[in-house]
Amino acid sequence: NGQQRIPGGAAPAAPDVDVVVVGAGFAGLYMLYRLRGLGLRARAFEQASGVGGTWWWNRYPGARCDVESMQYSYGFSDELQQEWKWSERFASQPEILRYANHVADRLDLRRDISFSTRVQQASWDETTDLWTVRTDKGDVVRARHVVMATGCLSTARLPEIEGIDSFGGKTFHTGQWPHEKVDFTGQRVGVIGTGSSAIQAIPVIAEQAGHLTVFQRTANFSIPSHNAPMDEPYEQEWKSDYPARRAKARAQHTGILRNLNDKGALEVSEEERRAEYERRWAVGGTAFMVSFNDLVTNEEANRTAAEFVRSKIREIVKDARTAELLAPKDHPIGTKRICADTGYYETFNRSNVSLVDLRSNPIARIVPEGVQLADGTVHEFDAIVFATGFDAMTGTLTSMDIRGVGGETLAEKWAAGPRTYLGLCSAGFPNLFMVTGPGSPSVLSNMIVSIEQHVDWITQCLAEMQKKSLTRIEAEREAEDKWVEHNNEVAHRTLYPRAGSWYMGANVKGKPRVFMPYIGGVGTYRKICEEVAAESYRGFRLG
Ligand code: N01
Repeated sequence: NGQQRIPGGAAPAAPDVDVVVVGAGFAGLYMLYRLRGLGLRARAFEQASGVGGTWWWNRYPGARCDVESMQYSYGFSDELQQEWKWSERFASQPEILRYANHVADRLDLRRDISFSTRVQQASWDETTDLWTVRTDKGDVVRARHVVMATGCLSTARLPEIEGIDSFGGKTFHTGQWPHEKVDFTGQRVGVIGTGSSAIQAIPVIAEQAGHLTVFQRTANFSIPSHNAPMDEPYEQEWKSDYPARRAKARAQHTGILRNLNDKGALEVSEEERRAEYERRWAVGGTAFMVSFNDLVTNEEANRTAAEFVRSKIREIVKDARTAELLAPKDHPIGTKRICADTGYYETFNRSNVSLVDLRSNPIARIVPEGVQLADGTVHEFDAIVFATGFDAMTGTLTSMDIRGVGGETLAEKWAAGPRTYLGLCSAGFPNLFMVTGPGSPSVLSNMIVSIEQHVDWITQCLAEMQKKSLTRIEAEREAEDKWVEHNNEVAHRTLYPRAGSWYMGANVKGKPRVFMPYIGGVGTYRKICEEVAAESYRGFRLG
């Protein structure tokens, strides 16, 4: 492989490698493994000094997954899933990172990865059907294909607050947490943001800090995770039935096997509804959102679930004013990523924790002493934690200099929102694949399930090209336009676009408001991808 025909009879150009993989998180690791299986030469570049992607970066206190451990792991190797032992129902960040390292070692993947190396540019050469990839370490690599395994939440975002650099104490971003232990003992700490990261970090920081002040702009719905040590019989039950359960999970809407109720919330009596919510609340975790089958599509149904959670917040939080501020009222439940927590609302009953409502008194600026609000009040801190999220789904891709046919950059092409065919490829950027790109279920699913599905699809496609000695694959614009339209149409059948969420790009100033992930469901989406491949890659041009 590698050699190719060039129109016009010029000498064939040979790539240095067959595939460059960008990123060594769960997507990059599995991609490398599958490429080896095809006998292809691959090189991965990873910005971090180790594997693990999101789990390498997000080391903030309390970081853990909200998909159960038995499901948040690779399913492609029975050996791997049998030999690994998870210690908790929901795994913590250090344990998931150990798992990623275990996989990298077990499959001997490190020899193909350049760590601490950031890909800065990739440019397509139309005459040779090759990408030239350049890194910040001076590597220049010519590759037939590029796979962007760059993650969906990998560009941490600091808020645009005046004076942000003037603060005299220490600052942290949850998504770029230092490797050495951070000790907040006795300190005055401010946390800005109340998304999933903050909701996990706040209870842990509160236990250390002298005083913790939480700055909340938008209250968020959170469900207790009821995390616990792994239950041995439960683990065994999974391990003895793994292949069948994985297969079932892959067909689910979110790629997660969970107890979906097929009734609508309004089909049952109020009593029954409340009992169901109570039951789900007691089980814990984000499966609360499948208490009924219409919570994200029917406004009235959604309101019953939202009201239930608000009533729980009012029960838990002793101070009525604080409880009211913590009870979300401005978006349907689930339309911003639902959170899972360990003691989040309870934390506000501590005497060393206070909540500041930024809706009534916004942050004016950051000053050397701390945070100054619009009314002039200054909250003084030793440390500020920014739990302010990410330029999600597109930020990492558009910040790289990716130049396709005719030199058009991906950032230019996506100026009005991401345009992809199946979230896998973008017209004008041949031989470039995205793993869990915008336009695929990605962040609305169990990421590892979606990663495996994409990597398997790409592997099959490359094998097909190898077999037929093809050197070029490109999404057709018409197929892409139809997919983008379908993506929007499906999203607008739900309540999701009602929230100013990062799914909509609403958290980044100037970012177009487009619903980015595909909400049609993992099972449905998988079938579409399989059909496309079976129909000789319908919507792609191969040559
Ligand atoms: O980020 P976010 P995150 N002034 O964007 C606030 C996944 N994840 O890192 O909503 C004041 O959700 C912002 O306020 P608002 C998961 O998919 C998973 O927490 O824009 N506040 C919001 O409260 C998740 O959704 C897990 O009004 C400002 C917060 O910062 C995704 O990662 C754990 C502000 C940002 O919340 C991102 O979560 C952690 C400003 N200028 C993360 N700018 C699990 O698996 C922003 N904010 C459990």
